[in-house]
Amino acid sequence: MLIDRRRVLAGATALGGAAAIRPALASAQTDWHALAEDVKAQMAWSWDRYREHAWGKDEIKPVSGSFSSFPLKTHHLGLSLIEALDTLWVMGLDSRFQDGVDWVKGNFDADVDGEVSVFETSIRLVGGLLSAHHACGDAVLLAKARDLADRLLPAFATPTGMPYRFINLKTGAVREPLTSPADIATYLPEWGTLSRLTGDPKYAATARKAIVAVFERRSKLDLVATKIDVLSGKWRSRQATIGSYCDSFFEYLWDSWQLFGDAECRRMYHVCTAAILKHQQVWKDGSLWFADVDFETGVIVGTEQDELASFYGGLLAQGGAMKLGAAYTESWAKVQKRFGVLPEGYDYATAAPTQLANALRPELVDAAFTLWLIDWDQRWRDIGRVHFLAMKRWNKAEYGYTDLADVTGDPKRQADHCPGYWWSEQMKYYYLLFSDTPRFDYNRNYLSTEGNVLMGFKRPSA
Ligand code: DMJ
Repeated sequence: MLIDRRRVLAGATALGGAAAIRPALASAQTDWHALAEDVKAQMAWSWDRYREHAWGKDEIKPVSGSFSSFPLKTHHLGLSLIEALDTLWVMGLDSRFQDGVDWVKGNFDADVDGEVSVFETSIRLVGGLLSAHHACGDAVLLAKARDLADRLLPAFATPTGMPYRFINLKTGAVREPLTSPADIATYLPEWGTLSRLTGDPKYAATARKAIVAVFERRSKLDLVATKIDVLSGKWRSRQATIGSYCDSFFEYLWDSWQLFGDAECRRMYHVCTAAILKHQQVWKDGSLWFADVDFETGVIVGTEQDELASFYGGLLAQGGAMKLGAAYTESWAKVQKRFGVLPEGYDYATAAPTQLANALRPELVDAAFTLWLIDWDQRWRDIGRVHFLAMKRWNKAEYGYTDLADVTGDPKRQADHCPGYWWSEQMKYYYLLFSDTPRFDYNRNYLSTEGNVLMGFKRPSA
């Protein structure tokens, strides 16, 4: 059976179809409410450490109690704080949410003479400000999101409409035309939302032009590669992958249909997905994987899988390929079972990790949450529970949760970095997966590639 999350997400509205009604769930083994409360307690504890040791800084170092900046090299924009806001809100951590909003209103200023990644700044900061605005309706948050997007816009002034990779937030100076489908095409949900909220169509139009420009350059096999020059529009690699460099290009084709009813984006998604399933699908020992292939010949060029690709099971299921999405997620769940925490790279041909670190990643629980929204099957909650409990066991440090340098040892060796996405992604997925919170519409919602909720919050009536 093909199950389409669009029915779950859009109900009987613009996109059509009957709303899937979430059944009451019960588990004999797990007290999901208690687990959700534990997630919330971990979030509050981490926020309080950040509040005390790195307030307004971009990313805390949870082992040393220091901090580092990103996406600017030498200036802090409060990245973790902004990424955390809608997670705090949906958990009902209201005084901490308000504290964060007050910091943004009083301190967040993007007028900085420094260079940022256009992609990272958009998914994390523009998206974070928009989801915080969705949570509380504060107009200042929307104004700051718009100001930031305006500073990124000049990057798209290229002959192809595909953006440069970096831009200076103050001067608008651009750098690096050699970039990737993910860097070019991960804007439309945030920027379309900006257009919808501000009434200015330029954000959606710019983002849409870029995503279409990537699609139009696909090979005769309907595959895209990892590197492209935005000035000439020529490909600079031959490697097609569902992992790093391409992942969110596919995701945002589907999402733009899901969020805005953009039928052309849905068509492009299905063209790309059919090609991936035809040329990259590999079954090994009963597990589904996706090989890297030459984008023009389809010849396999690599069997390594990025951990980043583990989100893809959720996307496949959303797009209607439920069985394959479930199978791919189960493939990764087996690797999780083996190592406790997923390694950054894994070779399905040798069944060995290719990179030993884990950057405190959310992708597997992202897929589990997405699948659960579609069929409410208990096994997706179980994958999330295992993911959360492993993180509590291995990643917790004195000042927060940290990434790992080596997932294969016992104990696993900790590094010293809590990436901004941790605050926006897995903590939110765990909580939504376990809590049944009334603040979230489980039948009609949208979460961005960074986990930012752009549709689906339900404000409690006063
Ligand atoms: C997040 O920043 C986003 O999900 C992005 O699309 C890729 N993955 C990272 C977190 O691992």
